[in-house]
Amino acid sequence: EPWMVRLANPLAGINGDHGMNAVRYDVTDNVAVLTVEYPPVNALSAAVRTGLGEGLAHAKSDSAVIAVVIVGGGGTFIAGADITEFGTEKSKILPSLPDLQHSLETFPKPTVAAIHGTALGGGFELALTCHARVALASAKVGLPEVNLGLLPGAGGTQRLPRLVGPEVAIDLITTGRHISAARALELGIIDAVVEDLVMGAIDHARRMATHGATLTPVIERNEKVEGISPDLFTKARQSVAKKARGKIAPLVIIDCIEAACTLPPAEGLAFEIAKFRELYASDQRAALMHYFFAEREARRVPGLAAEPRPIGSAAVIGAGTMGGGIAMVFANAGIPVHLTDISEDAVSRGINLIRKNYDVSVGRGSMTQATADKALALIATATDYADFADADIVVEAAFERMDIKRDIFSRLDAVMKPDAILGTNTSSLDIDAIAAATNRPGNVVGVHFFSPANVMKLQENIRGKLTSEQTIATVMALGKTLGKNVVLAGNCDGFIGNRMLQYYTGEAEFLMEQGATPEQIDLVAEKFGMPMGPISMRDMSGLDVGVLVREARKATLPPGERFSPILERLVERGRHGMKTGKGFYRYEGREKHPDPETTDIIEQVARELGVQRRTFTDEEIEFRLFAPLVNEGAKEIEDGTAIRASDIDVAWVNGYGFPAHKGGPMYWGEQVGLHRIYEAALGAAQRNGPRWGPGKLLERLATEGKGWKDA
Ligand code: 3H9
Repeated sequence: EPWMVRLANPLAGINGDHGMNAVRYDVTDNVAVLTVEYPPVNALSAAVRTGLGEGLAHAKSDSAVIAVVIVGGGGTFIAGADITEFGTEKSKILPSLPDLQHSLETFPKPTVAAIHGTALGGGFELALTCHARVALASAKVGLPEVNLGLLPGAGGTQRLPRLVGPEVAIDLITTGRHISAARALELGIIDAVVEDLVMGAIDHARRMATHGATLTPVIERNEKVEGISPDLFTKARQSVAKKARGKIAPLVIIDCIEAACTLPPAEGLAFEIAKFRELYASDQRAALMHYFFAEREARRVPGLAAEPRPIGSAAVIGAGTMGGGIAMVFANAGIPVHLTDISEDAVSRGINLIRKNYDVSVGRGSMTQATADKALALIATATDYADFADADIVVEAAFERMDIKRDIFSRLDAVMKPDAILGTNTSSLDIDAIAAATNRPGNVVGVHFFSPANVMKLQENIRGKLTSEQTIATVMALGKTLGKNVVLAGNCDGFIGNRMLQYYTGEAEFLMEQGATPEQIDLVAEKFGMPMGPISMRDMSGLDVGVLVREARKATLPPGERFSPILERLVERGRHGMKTGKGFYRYEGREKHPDPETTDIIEQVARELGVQRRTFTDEEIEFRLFAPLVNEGAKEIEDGTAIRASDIDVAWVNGYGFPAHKGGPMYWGEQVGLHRIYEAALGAAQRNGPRWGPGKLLERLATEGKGWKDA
């Protein structure tokens, strides 16, 4: 059970870090200022809750104190409940968060939350029980619990709708997105934006006290939650279900917000707590919390001591979709970037595409015109490498051919300043061979973004044999600056992500030979939570491209192993995918339809190969598609391509849309049972060839009944 269970306090007075030392208490101008000092993010740990409880009691009884301000020490307000204490004894230590909120709502003197950095989850819910909220212009607020498979369980679903109405509350809580102080002010979530946080909050609190402001708690304000049509919730459920891709929390959140509009406050709060407990007990919560820590762990490279170099300027070679997207990523992070290509024409096509992308973002409302203009102004064009010779990093995103890349790298080596990092965005080529074209292989590294680069969150960094520690430290730190989730991969064909991908798409093709239809395979994958099934994905990226990549791989296949020839057969008939109006499917615009010609081709291939066709259950297909990912992932850990299993999860969630609520492929595999994955690999080796068989690591873990932590 989580922390809100009211038990006797087993650790009180034993553990010295509980109490006032996590919350500083000062009085200025008769206002008690409670400063939460619990780095890194002032989470509502037992120490913080105890400190706040004691501080509030003190402020209440001190007759010289006329009001209270709660503020975060360091860079941020409170980022929520302390996730690291979830499920531990510490989470049971009183006061609970609801206890503190009750004190605040019934506090006889005005209470003001002073917000900077981010007020998130339980931290923001605490602020919602203060009588007022002020914030710095740079502050953000949000209820991101949905990203952990949870809902705001400290009244967030009951109080936020009372400030902003159910529609906005549904949007904010089901997406978990953070909003700016300006937007929060507009919505009435905060009462003022101040320039000096503590003094501004003290002023605000003093004014409330001296003007005898009525102290109505948010939970008692009902205007915005009365008379709401049930239709609103029906529609919201439909639209949220579509985007949720199998996530349960978003729909439960709507139930809670509906409860806020239909039940008295006490019952609404009780309903929310009951639903929170249900979600807390769910597999999705466990998976998402695994994922949360995986993302942060992935930034850490064991044994890496070097300090990152600062990156103040960049250049991108190749102004196509990929290069343009990468230039946007730098510009969006405030880093000036040069974009170049082989001709002025190519560069101006690239920059036009970038302009169009920014226009779309502004049109959609995901970016303001001012932000877009600022970013665009940071992108300069160049036709000569000398124009950006002093850039701190270059990312090459040219055509995926070794001779082209080597030529670019040797030319870069000749002009770039000596300590510039030379990155390549290759998705599968040998980093060492590229580095060998330069006299500074220590500065050469893979920096692999995913398309569209300005949207997809993964940055897969690849270390070559000679890549220096400092280069690695720099590109790992750069990921954070760019707002990406980073993983570090070893140098091999396909690195972490694409190396696994070939088994997923490969098995989908074998399944078609054996009788599964493209539609069934796609539906199973989409029901699993993938944004798009493997067959549709092929159609989108182009079957001809698939054939080309495969041509290069054919030479490396061990004897007795083959690729399904379905792809080649489709391409021979001019079916190149969505771009030609037909691939596996037939397209009318973006709408896809099954095509009998595809069925004929598949059946013909099966006949020629003597493959027995049959029907498959959805469960069978799901396991056949995803188990090979886990098997290959295990081999990556074994040969050092991936540092740890959870890095592979991060790569697949961010680069390929693997559902985070299933934790990533490796987490999923462990839940399914590594012995089952192992047996599946033995079967796949029989059917498909030796590359599909299990490695030693998986064999050991499966037979010893162990998990990835024992890898
Ligand atoms: C909740 O509140 C439930 C309530 O509704 C109901 C209660 C009844 N706890 O991300 P960063 C750690 S659920 C403990 O690298 P950034 C994090 O692990 C909670 N630790 O920094 C990392 O540790 P390490 C709802 C936390 O600047 C370090 O802080 N709140 C927590 O990029 C730095 O984190 C959320 O879901 C936490 N709550 O981003 C907020 N949060 O250095 C989740 C972070 O050892 N957090 N840590 O790896 C975030 O979104 C980001 O961490 C934040 C900072 C924006 C705060």
